Amino acid sequence: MTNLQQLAARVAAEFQKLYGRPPRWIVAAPGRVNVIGEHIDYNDGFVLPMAIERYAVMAADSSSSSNSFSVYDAQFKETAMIDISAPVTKGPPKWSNYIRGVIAGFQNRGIKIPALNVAFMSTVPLGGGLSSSAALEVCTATLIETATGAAIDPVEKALLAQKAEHEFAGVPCGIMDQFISVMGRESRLLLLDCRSRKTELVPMDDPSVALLIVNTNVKHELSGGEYAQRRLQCEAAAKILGVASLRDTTVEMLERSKASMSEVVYRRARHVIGEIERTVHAAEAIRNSNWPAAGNLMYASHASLRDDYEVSCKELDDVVEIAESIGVKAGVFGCRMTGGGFGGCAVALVKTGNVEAITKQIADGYKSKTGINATIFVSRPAAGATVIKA
Ligand code: GAF
Repeated sequence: MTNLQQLAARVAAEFQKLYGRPPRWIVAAPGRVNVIGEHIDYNDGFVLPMAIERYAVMAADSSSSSNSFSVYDAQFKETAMIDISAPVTKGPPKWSNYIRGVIAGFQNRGIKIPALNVAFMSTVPLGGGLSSSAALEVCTATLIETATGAAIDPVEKALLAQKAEHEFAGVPCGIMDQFISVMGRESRLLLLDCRSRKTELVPMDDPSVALLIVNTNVKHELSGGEYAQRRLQCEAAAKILGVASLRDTTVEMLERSKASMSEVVYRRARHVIGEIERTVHAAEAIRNSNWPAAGNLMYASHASLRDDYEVSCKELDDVVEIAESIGVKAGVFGCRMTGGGFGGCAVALVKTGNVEAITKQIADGYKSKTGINATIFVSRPAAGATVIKA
């Protein structure tokens, strides 16, 4: 049984325990790891994420006895009762806002939300920078599509989920996380042009390499204001440069305007311009199975996020340093922080044959530097949102 089938069976069993009958529908949506292209989606550039084998899963059936969308979180043993007789608004518990936002999005499209009983579980680590919130949003959207038969276009669906995050969770995120949770494909990375929203699947199926995800277990919280501040700084840079977004500019243009912006805004823009270029080159390197080149671009991305964009933290830097000290000969091609930053996960491109030894070296090195136990796992690129039982 795959990870996903096992999880689906557990959630179905929780549903059965609660309601005394099997669920009618089971749906899932994955978290993601971004290989490269960080803090680029809201600058209209290129990002290169993949869906991971960690999922939000919902098992559900219609409810004849209530007028609510009731979601039982089987992990934290808490129920959210969402009144669907009127336009849905924000409300308790906090995590239900991701679900509420998606329901509101469907209501705005004129889709009548049925009363549902739902059991829910997620294996996407919370606050780990692996898009647990996008997985929950896209899972909810997939359930509503399945229960109502009102399938919506994948791009529209991802945008609806992003809007939920903006309006109900207060995070002014870009489009990357929701897009990959909807559109991920097995054995493929997704090269997403965040301006045109065009996508290209980049094969990542060479069995000799693997992506190792290292959770620092330092919590990451995007609604803290730093994320929104980075967005504003990028907008300020674009305005000074006279362009619609930093996608439209070059290092030469930036250097010419250096004197007219603050040093911080200059460095933010330098990261974005460099990262867009690195992402395009990394996609090319991966297409050609040029792993050393892809790995070096990951290290360069990390340095830029640490020094120019200032969204890393000591623990992420520690992981990247340990990975770099292991080196290519012992199987590490590259490593970088992934996601919004300020904690969460790093991602390393490694030789499959060395995974066990590298995992141990990173775990031991990280523990001795920080006193914290890292959680380390490999994921292959997974499929996006799936209906498991219809
Ligand atoms: C978070 C956001 F939600 C994404 O949109 C993206 O900006 C990412 O941080 C940084 O690349 O995951």
